Order: sequence, then structure tokens, then C-alpha cells
Amino acid sequence: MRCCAGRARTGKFSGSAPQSVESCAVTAAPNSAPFPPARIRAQADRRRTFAVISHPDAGKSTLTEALALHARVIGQAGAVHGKGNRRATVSDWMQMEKDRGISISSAALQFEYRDTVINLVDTPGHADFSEDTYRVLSAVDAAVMLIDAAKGLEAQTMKLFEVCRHRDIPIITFINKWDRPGQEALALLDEITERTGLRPAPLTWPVGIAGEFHGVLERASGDFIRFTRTDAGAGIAQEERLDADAAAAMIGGDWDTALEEAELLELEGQEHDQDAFLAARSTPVMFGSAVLNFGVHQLLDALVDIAPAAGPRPDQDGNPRPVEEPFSGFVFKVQAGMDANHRDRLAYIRVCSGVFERGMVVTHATTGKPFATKYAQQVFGRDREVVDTAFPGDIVGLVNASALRVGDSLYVDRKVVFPRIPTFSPEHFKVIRAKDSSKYKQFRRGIEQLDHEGVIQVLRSDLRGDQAPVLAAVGPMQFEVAEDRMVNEFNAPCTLEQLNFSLARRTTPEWVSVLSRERGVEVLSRSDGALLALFPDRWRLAGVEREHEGIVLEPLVVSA
Ligand SMILES: Nc1nc2c(ncn2[C@@H]2O[C@H](COP(=O)(O)OP(=O)(O)OP(=O)(O)O)[C@@H](O)[C@H]2O)c(=O)[nH]1
Ligand SMILES: [Mg+2]
Repeated sequence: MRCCAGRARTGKFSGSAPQSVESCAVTAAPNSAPFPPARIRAQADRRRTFAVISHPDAGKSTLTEALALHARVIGQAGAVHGKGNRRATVSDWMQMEKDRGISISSAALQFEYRDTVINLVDTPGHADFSEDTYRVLSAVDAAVMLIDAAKGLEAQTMKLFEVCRHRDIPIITFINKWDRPGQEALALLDEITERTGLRPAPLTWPVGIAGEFHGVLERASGDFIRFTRTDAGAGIAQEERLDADAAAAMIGGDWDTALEEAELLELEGQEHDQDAFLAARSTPVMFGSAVLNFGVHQLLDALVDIAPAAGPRPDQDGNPRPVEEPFSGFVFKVQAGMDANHRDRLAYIRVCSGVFERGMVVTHATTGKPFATKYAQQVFGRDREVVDTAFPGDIVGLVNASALRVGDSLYVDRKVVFPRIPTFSPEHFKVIRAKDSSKYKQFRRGIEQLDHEGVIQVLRSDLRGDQAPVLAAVGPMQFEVAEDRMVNEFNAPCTLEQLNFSLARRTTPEWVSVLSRERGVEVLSRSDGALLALFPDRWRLAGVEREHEGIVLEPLVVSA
């Protein structure tokens, strides 16, 4: 699929909007060629930047691919979607992701649809990788929340929903897998109301119960959109628009039921309200089947019509930076090893204001140093293309920007620092050692890289030495990813040994000697300078807190 995506995509991606529309304005000295504010605003207005989120397996990567297919960016979706033996979707490019059929790392895609530039980030659903999803949610303007029609709102979806609520991110809900037996549509709406507190406002309503999906009732027009399967879901589903009378004649009972249920929705006032949606009080709901490409077209249209455009983003003091101001952006993800042939590192930047022009010199807020953006790329899963110009809302990959870390801000002219992206509190700890001492150099390089990317946190102490750092993870699958990459990417086979800790607290230098004398407690330093005290459990932590009044043991952020 991956290769197919590369070959079959249309010129739209290769140019995408910024490049094709604006590239003529790029000059040899880009910093001196300002774009008029109205032009920047107009470009920001046509951007939709969102993440696809949910519990594992709800169909995010399949939907991501279906959206790209509908925008005609790729020719054919993976014909075999069954995990394990399916062809990997466009966004699942890591070998481990293909082998296991899960997403481990988020992947960004950009494409144009109806004169709108869509920046979409497919996120991993598994809780062990939620830190990655959290970082993505700090960089988008909206989210598409997937719900499996049979399973309803699952635990991890609720956690991600909480993150969205915390950040007031507007959510569009897509009830997926309607081609398979599942719950009743009205029951699913009740669940959304009860568990999220959001008022669901269906834009489409399914015709046929889950498992017998004829199509959807488009509530705004009252029309029936009939879906017909093509090529086992590999191509764009055939759609036919029928008015109510024609639908009744063709479908009969299921159409009548859909109409009755839609009337109920009306009585309950479950209508779309744009302000309530943007204020994250209400969620538009749509029904479909990503694997059959049903309802995907409607979702794309909704994203263009109602999802928020790129707007001013608040800095760390809460002051929004208008989109017309000079360039600014921040790093929300660092990823290396995307391609075995190019072992480079990509820092993903969300453009917040102004125009990004490749080659421009920006200021790195963390160090105050100038930073030349010579190698900038646009990402399409694992494929990439040089990007010359990008506007607010766009996601740009800076190649081999080794000075950049997650959360760093970049700007031109007026300084801006965007809010820090908090790191999660690790709960699993393992010592890592090189299996083969002659590979120590590779080992060190690998550890450094994984640390830099934030794949896993790396803790060190004089006592343990550089040969045996401690890896700290939110979830145990992060260790598997780290080990896999150490072996396959850095050629540094290693051993991992579980440590008996489950809690980390931040402390200060004056408490290190006190804590080091405590039974079962160890203090290590993280590469960002934080001193972390590790405890076997909360009882031991409580004991230490009781014994030493005033001791600094701050909880780390655990927001998702
Ligand atoms: N029947 C049916 N199966 C679907 C549908 N959408 C996705 N699937 C299947 O569900 C499984 C999971 O799909 P993915 O797209 O990998 O799910 P995901 O949400 O990206 O999973 P993670 O990234 O691991 O969290 C695959 O076997 C898909 O073929 C759908 O609409 N109907
Ligand atoms: Mg996925």
C-alpha cells in the first residue's frame, strides 16, 4: 500500500496548496519577502488540521486511508484490511506496525480537497503510546473521534476524549464499522451524552441496523445517500442520492425507521449548532464504514464545512499570536528511522503564524540561536516531498534538525514561546545494557536517539553509569519498540531487566542524599535535567513523605 500511495497519488499532493499556489513568491532571501497579511489569513482559513483518535482497532488508520482515497490522493486502499495479514495502511509505515497491524507512532498526511488543505494526523490507539497522541493533540485544531459501532465508547477513547476536553478541542464523532452487527444508533448517542457530557448532533443517520447498512439519511437535506460496495472496499464506494419518496420505495421499512428516529432527534433538539461544536459542548455525529469507504465522503465534506480553520494559537502566557504575524511554530514530534535507506531525523513543526519558507532562518526559542531550515519536507505517511512554503495549520518536517526537541518553539521577529508539552509520568522501568560490548558505540547512539525522539524516557545516575541507563515508559510496549529499534536500526542488540519501581516523582538536588538512603528508592536524572525519585509503590512513597517533612516529591503530569 505504501508504495502504491507514493506512486498513485495525484499532483495535488506533490504540489499541495502551499507549494503550487505560492511557490512563485519564494525568493533567495525569503525573510525579506513578506506575504501580505490578507493572503496569509486566506491560506490559514483554508486549512483544517485535525487528529484521528480512538481506542485501538476502531479503524483510525483505515479511515485515514479512506479519507486520502476520497480526496484522490491515493489510488486504492489496502484491499486486505484484516490485521496480521493485511497490507499496511498508508500511515502505518514502521515494520513493527506492519507486522502487528497496530499503529505505534502517529503519522501525518496532507492533501487537498475542495480547495481546502487537509492536515490529518493518524494517532496510535494503544494506551502505551498515548504520550505520542497527547503531543499530536497539542498541535491540532480539531479531532475526529472514532467509535466502534459494536463496542461503543471504550476506555482509551474516554481518556483521549478527556484530553480533548481539557484543551477544548472540537470533536467530530464518526461511528465506524456500521457494516457489522453492533449496538443501536440511539443507544450509542445516549452513551455519548452520558459519558462525555457532549450533546451529540447527528449530521447523518444510518439506514439499516448495524450489519445491514444501506446508506445514510442526510439530515440537512432529508435525502438518502445509498452506498454500494466496490472492489471489497478498495475503491471509492459508489454513492447515489435519492429523495425521500424514492428512498421509501426502494428501501421500505428500514427507511421508515430511519425517518422516525430522525424525528426523535429533532424533538430532542439534537441539531448541529456550530458555536456549540466549536466550544466543544456538542459533537456532530456521522455513521459509516471506513473499510468499505461508506460515509467517508460525508465526513470529508463535514471537515471542510464545519471544522475550525487554523486560528490564532495562545503562547505560554495565554496570549494568542495572530496568524498574520511573522512565522512561528513549535515542534510536537521528533521521529527518526522512518526509512531504512535514510536514517535521518524529522522534527515535525506545526506552523502557528506567518509563512514558512524553506531556507528561512528562524530563531530557536530555547537557545535563542538562529536556525536555518534548509531541508524541509511535507510528509505523507512515510513518503515525503520537499516543501517550499507552508502556512498556519500546516505540518512541516525539518530534516536532521538535531537541536530541536519536542515542545521547542521557533519564530521570526517577535519572540513567542508556545506552551510546553508535558511529559507523562513513567510507570515501568527497565535497565538496558548492550549485549555485545564491541557494539557499545552503536548502543550509545541508539539510546541517545530514542531519548531525543521521546520514544522512551532515559534516566541515568553515576552509580549505574552510561553502560546501564534506565528506560522509563508509560506502557510496557514502549520497551518493545525501543528494543526493536536498537536491534534493527542501530545494530545494537541489548538486554532489558525489569526494575521494581512503579512510580516517579520529581525532586530537587538538596533531597537527593536523603532519598538515596531510603530503602527501595532510587534517584536518577532525566536528560531534560529533571531529577526523578523512583518508588516501588505508593505506600513506600507515602512512608518517605511522612518521614521527611517538607520533602519535594512533585507528581509528574499524567493527563491521559
Ligand atoms: N468491518 C469493519 N472493519 C473495519 C472497519 N474499519 C476498520 N476495520 C478493521 O478493524 C481493524 C483495525 O483497523 P485499524 O485501522 O488498524 O485500526 P486503528 O484504530 O488504526 O488501530 P490502532 O492504530 O492500532 O489503534 C482492521 O482489521 C480493519 O480492517 C469497518 O468499517 N468495518
Ligand atoms: Mg492505526
